[in-house]
Amino acid sequence: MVFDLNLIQKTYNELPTKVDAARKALGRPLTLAEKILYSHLWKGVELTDFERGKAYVDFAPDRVAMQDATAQMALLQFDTTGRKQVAVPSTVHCDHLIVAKNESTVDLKKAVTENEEVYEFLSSISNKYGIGFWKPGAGIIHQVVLENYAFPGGMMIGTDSHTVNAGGLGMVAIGVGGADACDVMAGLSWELLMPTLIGVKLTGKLSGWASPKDVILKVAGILTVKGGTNAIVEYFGEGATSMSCTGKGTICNMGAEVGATTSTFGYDESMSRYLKATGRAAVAEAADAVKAHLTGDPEVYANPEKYFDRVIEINLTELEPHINGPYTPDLATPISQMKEAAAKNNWPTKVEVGLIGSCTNSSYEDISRAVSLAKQVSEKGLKTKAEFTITPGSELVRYTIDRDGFLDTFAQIGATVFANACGPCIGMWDRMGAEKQERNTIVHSFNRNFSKRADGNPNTLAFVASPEIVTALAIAGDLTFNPLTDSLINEKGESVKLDPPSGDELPSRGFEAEDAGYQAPAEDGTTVQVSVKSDSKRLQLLYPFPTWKGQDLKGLKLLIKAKGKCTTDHISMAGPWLKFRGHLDNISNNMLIGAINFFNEKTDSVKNQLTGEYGTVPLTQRAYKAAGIGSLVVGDENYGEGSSREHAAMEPRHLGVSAVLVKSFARIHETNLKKQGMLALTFSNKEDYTKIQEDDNIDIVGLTSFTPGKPLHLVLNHKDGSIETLEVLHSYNEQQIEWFKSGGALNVIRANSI
Ligand code: MIC
Ligand code: SF4
Repeated sequence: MVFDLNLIQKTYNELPTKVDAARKALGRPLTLAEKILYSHLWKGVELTDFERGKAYVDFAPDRVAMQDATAQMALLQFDTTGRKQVAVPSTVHCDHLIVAKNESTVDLKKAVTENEEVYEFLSSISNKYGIGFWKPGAGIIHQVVLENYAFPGGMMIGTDSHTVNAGGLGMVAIGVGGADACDVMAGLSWELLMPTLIGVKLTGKLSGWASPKDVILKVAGILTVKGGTNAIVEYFGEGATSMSCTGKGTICNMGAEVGATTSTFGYDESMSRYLKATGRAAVAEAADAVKAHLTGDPEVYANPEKYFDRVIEINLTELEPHINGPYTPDLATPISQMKEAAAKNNWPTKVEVGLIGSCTNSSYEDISRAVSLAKQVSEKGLKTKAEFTITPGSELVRYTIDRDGFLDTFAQIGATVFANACGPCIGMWDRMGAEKQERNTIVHSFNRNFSKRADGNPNTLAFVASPEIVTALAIAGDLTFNPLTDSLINEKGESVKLDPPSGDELPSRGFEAEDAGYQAPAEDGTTVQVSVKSDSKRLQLLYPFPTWKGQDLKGLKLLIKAKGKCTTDHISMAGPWLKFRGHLDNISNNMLIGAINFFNEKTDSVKNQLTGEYGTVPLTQRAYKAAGIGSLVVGDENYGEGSSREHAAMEPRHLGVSAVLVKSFARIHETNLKKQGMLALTFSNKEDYTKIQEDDNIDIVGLTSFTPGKPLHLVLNHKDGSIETLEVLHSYNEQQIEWFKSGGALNVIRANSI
């Protein structure tokens, strides 16, 4: 089934004129990213050369995708806008709430029972508002989007940071918070800071053990977790065209791990092949007709330094497989240096579990290459040393790899197949023994490896590698095994080497699935009832946040000064908390419980300034709220890194935190805070972080003349009676200041729809 062919055709019909106009207005050849951005300007936006990294621009995305853990909040917000239908094609995907424990069928059944209320809510609200609904078990949002909806040259937003995966099919696809999705579904424009452009030129060709995953693992090492902030990464060159479409998806997917707004590739043969293999020959044909507009101009790629803000070159022929981690996805170690790195850092070298799959790496190609290694276990008389698990990205992939015998081969090495869902990637892994908190090593082909992310154990060291390398390391049971050079001793005591992986880009017999798990919405949803029980523990209707009182904020207490890495996983943990994603008050009980308090180096232990006693972060904040006192959260660099979850912004808002002041923000989180009517501030002088003391009483002044580009000031009233004033910066534009004053963007939409 081809979804929304008319929409795609319409985009392509208008593309040549729009791209020509942009080329003319900018007076130079265009990158692909610019072609897509400029052809998606919101109606009436004047076409000029928007300053990269400075100008806020209104766009008109073609579609919206949401996953169940974020869709609940997005749709609870949408439900309050008074709209009858979504304004652009939108979908919901049930993938985050399924716990991986035993195996696919058992786990899925359990999830369907446990999450019945939430699935029923999402299914009926989708039905009501004209949203396509993908049932639990259908697959992970990004894989399903790549298989069904993504199209070259399109623009989409999604309530998940890995929405960027669709760049593998030549889209500009961007992760956002639910409030942004709500705007677009309500028929409003979507605002984005005009990104800077990073060009990655890929020369040579991948071979042997190297795979697309290694490209992004290397890029992550170069750019680090914040090097891509507010940038679009555009890949080009012979190395790009020689790679599969799904491989490109993997690279774009993990662009989220360098903080990039998104990543993309120009339309090529690999994309056409993928579109055809997934039943979309008509889309490939339509794209072929405008293909010059679906890639960067030749002058740009011939002379990239002139057109991109930064250019990185990677020679794929020389690329070595990498293993990134632990605890951060940018700690990149080429496989030949792992022995040394592990010894130096004292990482446990025994691999306990190898996990492949997830939205990042579960293409047919990935699985077939991994299976070529699994086959060698019996052929070479080996025994797999580590546990091994697979989480297929979609039912289409699962059914096909089952049909082609791959799952049988994996079964022979003792593998467990989990449901087509996020599972261990997001802490929905009921791993036996994890509660003992033993120090141990796992290797996976997912994208993130922050502390506690996979199994909740802070002492699990998770390393990220390609599915091929994960499989090889699981067979060897050893993190320092380098399959390119090392041998293994088999059951007969012989020394054997693994042959390099080989596989098929696409299934020679085609993709197949008996039931892909899609539910189309009702033609007319006006009579569909959506109910939320008032005593529900899982769902809670939203109330409008209070508006700004028109005065400076005085007498705020310091809630926490977070030390070091503070990702959205630290601010609003996932795993067991995912079940409260539709209930703001309940999920607020996880607010910042993973952040390290600078003053005592502990998690979830902060001083309650009203009593002088230490308590949990949520309870301390609830005490301030009850006393009618505002508070401040202070953070380090790249605060809010990682996911798109707006709960990380809504929880502090709901519990009465007034402002968040950090050295720097991750893009999505900063926007989420603004959308919810919070103050998101950065130190003008990063050293001032040291001036914030545990017992400070804080004033934020300058709000009565809150203006774009004009700093605000923070007055620190220290306990010893001394006072310090700091300059703090913000990036609010006029509209965002309006959100702040109105108590949140949703209040503005509501006011306008009455
Ligand atoms: C993730 O990978 O961290 C998630 C879970 O998919 C999140 C979304 C969420 O928190 O619901 C993301 O990346 O945006
Ligand atoms: Fe799911 Fe993990 Fe992908 Fe996020 S990164 S969508 S949790 S599989």
